[in-house]
Amino acid sequence: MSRYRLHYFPESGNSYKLALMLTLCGQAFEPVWTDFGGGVTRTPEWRARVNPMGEIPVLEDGPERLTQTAPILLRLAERYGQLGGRNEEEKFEILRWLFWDNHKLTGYMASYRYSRAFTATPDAAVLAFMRRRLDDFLGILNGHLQERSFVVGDRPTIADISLMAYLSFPKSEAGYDFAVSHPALSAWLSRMAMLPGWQAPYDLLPGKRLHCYV
Ligand SMILES: N[C@@H](CCC(=O)N[C@@H](CS)C(=O)NCC(=O)O)C(=O)O
Repeated sequence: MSRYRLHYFPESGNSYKLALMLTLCGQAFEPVWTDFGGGVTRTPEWRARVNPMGEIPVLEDGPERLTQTAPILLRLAERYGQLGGRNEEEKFEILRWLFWDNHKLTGYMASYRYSRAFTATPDAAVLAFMRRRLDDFLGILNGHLQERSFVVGDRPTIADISLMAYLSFPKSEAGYDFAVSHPALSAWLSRMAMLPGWQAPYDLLPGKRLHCYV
């Protein structure tokens, strides 16, 4: 029996962050598919039993139930001595990018992609607003990566794992072709995909998928 159980749904980039981190650290996990599309995470029963914040992913670590990918990534990096910061400066930079990712890149990309690809009648004005914001954020990340191979320091860290997660799904879903629009970011994604043990999101997160409208 595995120490870890990951409550997830396949389209969840946040779940992919944890699944990929565990995999790169050589840790198995039991996948617990969750009917996010069916609204289970909005029910009082699920919130009482699994996560009062109403969010996926949830990582069961033995008797503990952990939520919020950023502190979980930090804990796993510390525990396995992998993909963490080597000194105070790197640790600060990793935190800085994790906060930016949660607030800006993942925050907008997750909502944008979900509305665009997985809802029947997305609001065009809302999509346009989010796309404008994302264009800015993606430009910032692309610019950062023009000068370096990885987001912090000279090797991959959990900042890369967090930032790349939503950018690693099929391009039809978010409607960005990074090889054309953001070449430095695209090259970085390719570098990350060369890490030993790397797997694509839908390979790591199997199971029944949401209907995709695009
Ligand atoms: N900051 C959270 C974000 C988690 C999150 O927003 N998860 C999405 C699914 S990938 C969710 O459950 N959203 C429900 C909602 O926003 O109501 C984390 O890093 O774990």
